[in-house]
Amino acid sequence: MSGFKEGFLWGGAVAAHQLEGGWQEGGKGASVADVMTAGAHGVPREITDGVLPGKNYPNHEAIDFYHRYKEDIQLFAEMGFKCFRTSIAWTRIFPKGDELQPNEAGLKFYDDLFDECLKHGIEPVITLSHFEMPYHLVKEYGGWRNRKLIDFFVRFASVVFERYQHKVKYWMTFNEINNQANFHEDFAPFTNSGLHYQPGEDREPVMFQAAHYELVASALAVNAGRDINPSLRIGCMIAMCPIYPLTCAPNDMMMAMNAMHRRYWFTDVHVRGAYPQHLLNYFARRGFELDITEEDKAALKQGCVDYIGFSYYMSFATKATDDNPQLDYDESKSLVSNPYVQKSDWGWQIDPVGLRYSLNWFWDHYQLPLFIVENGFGAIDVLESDGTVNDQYRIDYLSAHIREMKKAVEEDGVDLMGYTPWGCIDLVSAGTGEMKKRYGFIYVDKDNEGNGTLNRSKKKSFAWYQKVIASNGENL
Ligand code: P53
Repeated sequence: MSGFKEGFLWGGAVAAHQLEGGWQEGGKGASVADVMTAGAHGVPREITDGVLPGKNYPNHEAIDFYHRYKEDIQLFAEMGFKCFRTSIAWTRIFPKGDELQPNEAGLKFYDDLFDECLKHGIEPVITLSHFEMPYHLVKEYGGWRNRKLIDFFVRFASVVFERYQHKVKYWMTFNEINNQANFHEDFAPFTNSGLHYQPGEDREPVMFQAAHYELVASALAVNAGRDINPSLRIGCMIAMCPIYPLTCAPNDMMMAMNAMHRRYWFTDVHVRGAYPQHLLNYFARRGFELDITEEDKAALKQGCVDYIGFSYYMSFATKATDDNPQLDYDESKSLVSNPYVQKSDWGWQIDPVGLRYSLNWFWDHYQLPLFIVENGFGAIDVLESDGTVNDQYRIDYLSAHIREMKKAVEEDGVDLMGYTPWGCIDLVSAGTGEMKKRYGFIYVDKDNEGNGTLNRSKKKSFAWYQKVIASNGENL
């Protein structure tokens, strides 16, 4: 019964493209996020063919962290952050992605940013690829359907490991690599892998091929990082939405098991360095012939991750249906509403117990240290005339999740490294491109259309989270 360990990494999480803005500053190239317009709940973001005039691209300015990061880090320090998770925008370092030499202005920006964090005793935690790969790699190479991307990514990873090895210890390779299990929609294939599907194309094997190249690239990056500096800790990053059976009917349970296989096999490859047999059998049954070489298999074996970073927002539920005798999981069709939990305004099922379950699931399967690198409540906030935001609903959501996380540590014995709630400062939503889907402890004055002063102000949850950190999670 030890509570959270000494040095527990309390902090917050963001991604470069969702807050930096400055999309062409310092020689930065266009990323996949720069060609996505603003959508809304139920209105998908449009992926345009390059940057087109007259469209609203919310990531171009985002919240202008590129120019305001000192003020923002000061506020994180005031909350007592021990760490700050962000990503390095690949396009600041390699604007097109296929250059041989990195862009010094981009490297300098992250030197300054990390120095600023360290000055306040905040440890940077860095994602290498967070939905922001160079758009040039999409246009010229077809994104991750092309094996050449492995080399480009490993070059990028090696350059930043080398440059920041004394400033950054904790790294993750591909953010939410498993989102693309949802390959029938356009968002995840594009943001994960820069994939544009052809009309009528069989999407599923293309997804598996792209994911395979990413997993090889991740493993080679892990290896390169270890060679550069063995004290680096390099993890994977998985979007964890545990999938429950809607009922205890045996076929519902089997459906849930298959769904978990199809969404989480990525973790097996990252952690164990090999494909699970159920997936190899599935490839055979479906007749998928993937480009997986002996060298790839050796690389996967050698590049196993040090820890598992994961996001947790919600749980899913599924059930067997008569038209699906093989109980195959198709994320665009197989999910059902869970009658036992509430939903957010964006339809995300709120389930704190699911976080404890997820921590145990990962720990039972892999026995690697776990790091909750995203969790949070996207909601519409109201700025009062006195500049405050009474976001009690966010405090309720987060405290309920921290309570469950505490049980997983204290009662279940899970090894947990830290907790970084998502969007610790309001930023552009990845899924919808909206500003009004807010997660922050810090309010940013900007609306969906891009109007606002960009001024920062503290929400009620700011002081609450400050107390949580100061008490190492005791004072909720
Ligand atoms: P937004 C889907 C399901 C779970 C997490 O999401 C997801 C997504 C993609 O939208 O993304 C992660 O902004 C992601 C962040 C993202 C955050 O969750 O759609 O790692 O980039 O902002 C929240 O509300």
